[in-house]
Amino acid sequence: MDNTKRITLKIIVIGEPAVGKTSLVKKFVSGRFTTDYRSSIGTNIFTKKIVLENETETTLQLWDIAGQERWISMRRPYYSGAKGVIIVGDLTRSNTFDQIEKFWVPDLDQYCSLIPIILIANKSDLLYEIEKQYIDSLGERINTRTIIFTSAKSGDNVELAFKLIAKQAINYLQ
Ligand code: G3D
Ligand code: MG
Repeated sequence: MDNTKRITLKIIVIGEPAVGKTSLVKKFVSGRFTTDYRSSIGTNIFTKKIVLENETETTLQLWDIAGQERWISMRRPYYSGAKGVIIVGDLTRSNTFDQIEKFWVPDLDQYCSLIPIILIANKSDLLYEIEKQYIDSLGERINTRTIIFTSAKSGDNVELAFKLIAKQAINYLQ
C-alpha cells in the first residue's frame, strides 16, 4: 500500500529587480545557473517535487515575478493562497534590503495573513560590505527567524533555503 501523503504548496518569491529571484528558482528547479534568459511580463510558475523526512511528497509551486516587479494589477492573484514567502535581497546592494522593509513586507501584509517568511541574502559569491548584523536586525523586524546566505551562481545553500521554507509552510499548515 502507498502511504505517501501528497501536498502542493504555493511559495512566492519577492524582492527588488535583479536580486537573483529567477536565478535562485531556476537553480533549485533545474540545478543549473543560466544567464541567457530574459524575463517577460507576468509570472513564471516553476514546480518541483521534494520528499521531506516525514515521507510527505510535496510539490512546490514556486511563483516568480517575471519583470515588472511592482506591477500593481498582478498583486492579488500573485499573493493569493501562498503558504510561504521567500524574500530576496542582494548582498552587493544594501538598498535592496531597505526596500524589503519599506515596500515588500508592507505589500505582503496587505494581501496575506501571517505565513512563514524566509529572508535570503543572495550573491554571497561576490564581494560585499553589508554586515550580518544589519541583516539579522532586519530579520527581527520583519518577523523571520530564518536568514540564509545563498549564491544562485555556486548553488551554495540554495536547496537548503527552499527545503526550509517548505518545512516551515508544512508545519504552519498543521
Ligand atoms: P531577478 O529575477 O531578481 O530580477 P535575476 O534576478 O535572477 O534575473 O538575476 C539578476 C542578475 O544577477 C543576473 O545577471 C544574474 O545572473 C545575477 N545573479 C543572480 N544570482 C546571482 C548570484 O548568486 N551570484 C552572482 N554572481 N550573480 C547572480 P545578468 O548579468 O545576467 O543580468
Ligand atoms: Mg526575475
